[in-house]
Amino acid sequence: SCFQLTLAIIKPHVVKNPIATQKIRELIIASNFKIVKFKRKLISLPEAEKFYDEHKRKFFYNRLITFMTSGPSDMMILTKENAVKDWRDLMGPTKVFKAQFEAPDSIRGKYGLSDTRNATHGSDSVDSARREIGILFPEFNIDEWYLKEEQLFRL
Ligand code: YYY
Ligand code: MG
Repeated sequence: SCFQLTLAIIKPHVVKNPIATQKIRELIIASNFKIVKFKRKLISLPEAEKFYDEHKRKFFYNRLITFMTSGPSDMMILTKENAVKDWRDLMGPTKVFKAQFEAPDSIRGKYGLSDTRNATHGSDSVDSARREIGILFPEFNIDEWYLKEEQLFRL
């Protein structure tokens, strides 16, 4: 077995709602994730642009960047076995309609308000997680974590 790191964000409209934020954090713990790093922070415009670079030509890019920089987000580096896929499964589908009808118990099914305000972010691969953690937790040394700490989580 191998523990993975993934980057999770609780988006600004949820952070404004302490009860919803707490419920998501409880779900994270109940689902056997460990929170390796946590911070509540307003994502800067340059960080948001770098983070969402792959979407810069999409119709929703401007509203996405505006929303993600509109208030503080909770950012977490999570770990567990298969953290990347397990966190995406817990979040549910990207689009609010699909989330509410096909996965009403998922995080996005419960707390998503629109395709943009879809409650949470999760990395889509181990490589994406590495890139995204580099942007939002530049002080965190991923290679060192895999070398020195990954084994501790396996116990
Ligand atoms: O990885 P995931 O967040 O599930 O979806 P992406 O296709 O990578 O889109 C990133 C982000 O963009 C999404 O979480 C909200 C926003 N977005 C949007 O505002 N409108 C869409 N139609 C699709 C995505
Ligand atoms: Mg994505």
